[in-house]
Amino acid sequence: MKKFGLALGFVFLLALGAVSQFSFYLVDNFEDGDFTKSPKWWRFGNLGAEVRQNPSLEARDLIAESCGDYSLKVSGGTTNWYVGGVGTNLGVDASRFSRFQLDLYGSHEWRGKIIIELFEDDNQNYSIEQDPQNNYEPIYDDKWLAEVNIQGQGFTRISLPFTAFRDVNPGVGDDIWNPEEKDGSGGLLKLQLVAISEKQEGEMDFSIDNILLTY
Ligand SMILES: [Ca+2]
Ligand SMILES: [Ca+2]
Ligand SMILES: [Ca+2]
Ligand SMILES: [Ca+2]
Repeated sequence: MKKFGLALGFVFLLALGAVSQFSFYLVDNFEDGDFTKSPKWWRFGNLGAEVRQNPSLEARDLIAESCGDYSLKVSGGTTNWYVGGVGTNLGVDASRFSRFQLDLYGSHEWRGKIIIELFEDDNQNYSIEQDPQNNYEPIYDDKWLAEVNIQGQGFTRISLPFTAFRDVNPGVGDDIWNPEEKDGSGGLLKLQLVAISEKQEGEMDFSIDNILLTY
C-alpha cells in the first residue's frame, strides 16, 4: 500500500511538473536569496538592490503567500524623475506565452511607476546590440514598453498581456512582436524594469517578486 502511495505521489509530481512547465516560465522569485546569479540581475542609475525577507502576514493573502520568503528590494533617490533600474537576460521563446506577470510591493510614502522593457532579437544573432552613443538603445532589435503605477504596501499582482506593450523604436527591428526562437532568432532576450519617481525630487522604495511569463 505504501509503495502504491509513493508511486501515485510520483505520478502526481510528474503531472504537476508537466503542467507547471507549460503554464509559465519563471524568470525569478528570489527564493535562493541571491540576485547576482540564476539569473544575474544588473543595476543602473541610482537604484540599489538587495534581497529582503518578506514581511510576515497578519491576514491570509494568497498572493503574498506565493511570494515566499524573499523578494528583491530596490530603492534610490532622484532629483529629476528618473531613478534607475534593474535588468536581467532572458533567452526564452516567449511565443507560447501571452502575459508578463510580477508581484510588486510598494510604499505609502514614496510613489512612482515602473517602466517594463522587453527586448526581442530581430536580426537572428542571440544578442541585443546597443548603441553607447545613443543611451544604449538597441540598434537592430525591437524594444517594447509598458508602464505600471506602484501601489502602496502589500504585494499587488500585475499581469500584463504582451499586446499591452508598444514598440518604442519604430524602424529599428521589424516592429512586430515575434519573440520566438526560430530561424536563428534568440527570441525574448532581455528584461529591464526602470523606476520613475512620482515627484521630480524624491525617493523610491519597492520590492519585486514572482517575475514570470504566462498565459
Ligand atoms: Ca519570493
Ligand atoms: Ca540582435
Ligand atoms: Ca521596433
Ligand atoms: Ca520583432
